[in-house]
Amino acid sequence: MDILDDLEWRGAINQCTDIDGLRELLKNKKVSLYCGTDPTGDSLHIGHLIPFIMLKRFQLAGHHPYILIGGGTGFIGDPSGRKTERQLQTSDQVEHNKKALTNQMIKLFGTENFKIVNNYDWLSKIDLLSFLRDYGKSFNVNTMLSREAVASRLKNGISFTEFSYQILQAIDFLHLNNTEGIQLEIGGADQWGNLVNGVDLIHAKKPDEKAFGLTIPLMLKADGTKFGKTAGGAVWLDPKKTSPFEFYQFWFNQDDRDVVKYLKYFTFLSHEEIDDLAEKVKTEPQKREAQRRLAEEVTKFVHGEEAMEQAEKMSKILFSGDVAQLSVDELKQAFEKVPSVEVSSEPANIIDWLVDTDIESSKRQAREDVQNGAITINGERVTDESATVDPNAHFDGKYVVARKGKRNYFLAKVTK
Ligand code: 383
Repeated sequence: MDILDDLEWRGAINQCTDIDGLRELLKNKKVSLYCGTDPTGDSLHIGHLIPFIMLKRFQLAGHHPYILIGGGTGFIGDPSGRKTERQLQTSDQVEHNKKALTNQMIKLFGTENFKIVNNYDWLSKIDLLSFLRDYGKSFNVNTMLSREAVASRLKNGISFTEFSYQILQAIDFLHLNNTEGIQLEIGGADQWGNLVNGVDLIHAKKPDEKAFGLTIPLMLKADGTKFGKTAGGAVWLDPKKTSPFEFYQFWFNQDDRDVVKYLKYFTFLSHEEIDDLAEKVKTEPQKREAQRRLAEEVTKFVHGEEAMEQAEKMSKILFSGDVAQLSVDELKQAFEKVPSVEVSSEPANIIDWLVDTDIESSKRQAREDVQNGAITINGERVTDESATVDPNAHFDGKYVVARKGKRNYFLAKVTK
């Protein structure tokens, strides 16, 4: 099966400027291709994974991927997919973000058979008159206005700066075609207009050259909410912004209706294995085997095997409720985002303790929950209302973990 068939099977193709031509090209040789990202933040998020995993698939099939970090375009601002004008970034911001993204890319792609380029290197050298003479003539303003990214902004206005962005990205593709022989640009569905401009510019300048643009569909969720967002915001690849455990949980919690689609998109598992998992979603959904494999694979790809295993172990412990098995470090990671309270190190009666920590709203409610066996402290169920909570008993005397019901965890930090 060739790479385009595989991508089609995975549902990863949205639009292509010439799919038959591209198939022909890929049949005959290994191609150089690129995907760009602008340094608008200091970490990628999982929305970025979509095209970069696609790039990785090309790399695994022996093609030559290039990643462009937009040190030049990040200075201008892509209007694609945005309702309002961007705020310009300072050069320090762009520089800082560029470094952080470059490091993340190296982690994902390794150092072999892949290259990172920065469009500041060539865009910053073009002077205004050359820009208008050498490139401006190839762009029709009417066509530029019709591009979704611009058309959707006309009512509320768009600056000339952002309007011109599409020309810069097109120049990149031409430049990379000239200097590196790159013949394919890929991107998310929001990048379609920019990709077409690049292909058109190459054809205008080099009528015999073969160049293609390929986009990947926007990720949608079965319940209609936005993919990649949690209550806490975006899901980042930087472990300091989204811990590997939280990252793992994000994938593990995906809906049965979405999980097969995500296995196809985000993992390198074989078609057979994904088909098997799809079957299991139908026959034994309660086991969440497909979700577990998804979480394992994506966490391993982004954070490595060891971090994945730790995240998995923590998930199992939390699921079983046996939290006393966690180390203090694991505990901190696991409970980073759960409600936390401060408690004194003095041992206290369970009912008073639950009310003091606001885990329970009244003594009456606290007694009821304790009697019903709904409360566990450090993994042990407490059913006796005269029991004592001793904050020094576990986790080096630094934390107490309380659980109410099956899933509601609370972390109490012990103050002296
Ligand atoms: C700049 C110069 C190029 C080629 C591409 C670029 C960046 C591009 C862009 N991309 C997005 C970004 O930077 O803005 N103009 O955040 C996102 N990409 C990828 C993908 C995506 C897009 O990095 O759809 C999601 O991740 O294309 O929104 O010569």
